[in-house]
Amino acid sequence: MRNAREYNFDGLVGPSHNYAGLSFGNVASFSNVRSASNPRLAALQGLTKMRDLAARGFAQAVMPPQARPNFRLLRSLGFSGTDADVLAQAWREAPVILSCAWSAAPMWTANAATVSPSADTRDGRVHFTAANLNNKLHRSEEHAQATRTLRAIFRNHDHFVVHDPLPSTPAFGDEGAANHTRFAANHGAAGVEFFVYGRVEFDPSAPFPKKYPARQTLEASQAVARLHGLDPARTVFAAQNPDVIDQGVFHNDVIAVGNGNVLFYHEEAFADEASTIDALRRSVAGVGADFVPVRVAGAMVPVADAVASYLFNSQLLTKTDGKMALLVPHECRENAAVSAYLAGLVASGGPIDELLEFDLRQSMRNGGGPACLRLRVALTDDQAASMHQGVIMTEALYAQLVGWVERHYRDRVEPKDLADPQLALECTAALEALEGILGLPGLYDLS
Ligand code: SUG
Repeated sequence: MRNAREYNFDGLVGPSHNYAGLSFGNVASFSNVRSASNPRLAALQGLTKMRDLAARGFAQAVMPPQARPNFRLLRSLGFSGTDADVLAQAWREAPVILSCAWSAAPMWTANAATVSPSADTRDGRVHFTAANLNNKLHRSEEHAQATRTLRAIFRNHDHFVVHDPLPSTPAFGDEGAANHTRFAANHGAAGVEFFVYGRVEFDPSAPFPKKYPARQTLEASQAVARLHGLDPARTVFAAQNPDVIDQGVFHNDVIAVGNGNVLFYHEEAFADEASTIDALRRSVAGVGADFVPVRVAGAMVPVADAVASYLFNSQLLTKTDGKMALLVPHECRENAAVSAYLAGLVASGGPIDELLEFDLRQSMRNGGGPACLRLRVALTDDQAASMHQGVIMTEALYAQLVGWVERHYRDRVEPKDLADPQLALECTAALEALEGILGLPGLYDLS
């Protein structure tokens, strides 16, 4: 067992954060469509979470935003002329496509990739596969910059492999770590990787949701496990309950979160709860850990409350005393059922004995809670020392990034602003400056 820590790579909210209602099946995204956003506040809320976790001694890093608007997408769809012409034409003829080109969705880095730590992989390297996110137009091109960013941060081939995304076709719908977690005695020990899928492409008899799309397929999860060289005896695949997808659980991380030997989940999360828990218990015993399911009954917290409050889209963090803290959004306190449940949870004498609460409302209004905002990367000390150091959160980086946000971000973006060529220029200037702050020249193709 090697000394390892889990780094949370939080997405830095981009300067074009906006509410476009692009994610059918994501209740918050649909409810807040076309309302005004506050990119500056959104970025500062995210940075506060990063800074506070770093200050508490958790390993914290930042994942840069992506370049917006995506002119390549707009031009590939026939909008032409100068950049200003492209924006004006798209605004006139296809405002939804225009919002897709401006989407700030890469802030939810849980969807950037699936990550397997070296303790789980055949070649002893950390494996990443950028998610193709092919279910939604506005997310379907994120993988290009995500791959480029991961390769810039994790450059050392002795330690890291960043795979290309899976083929971008419905059979391989892949939403990254939002449907993946791992269990292990500690972050450096051999673990069990757990993949949850919503649909099986090549088995028409498998259950699927009727109302909302299932974004992750079994075939995609299996392909990622193969690419990463995972041991089949330490890999568990489970079907998500299609009925909860139809209630707004568009990713499994809206209804379950795992950490260490603990799975915190809602009783309705999986299509077959008993066999899923049994498979995990056996597999986790195989790596020498005692699996601890923390099951939340629907009588305590109905699925609708879980979706509204994002109770399960929380971060479960192991503290130095071995106990765990649950990091939840403010919305959990505002929901009576959830708030009562949480008070009982931390007093129960179980593995979770502390609540951390953050205001992430700007992100929550688009259906992105604390867990969506971070990509977990467990790294040994050697691996951590060999990744790019400029993204590690420190007080100094925090101060620089706050200054940068205050200089470059607007405090209000409404739908009509997406036609404004000046906003595009501001976004480019912001990213040019960010390359310097993070020490990653050439991170973006800003030509
Ligand atoms: O893919 N929302 C994102 C939220 C992603 C949350 N991530 C996790 N659960 N890990 C999505 O649905 C909304 C964009 C808009 O409507 O403007 C959006 O893309």
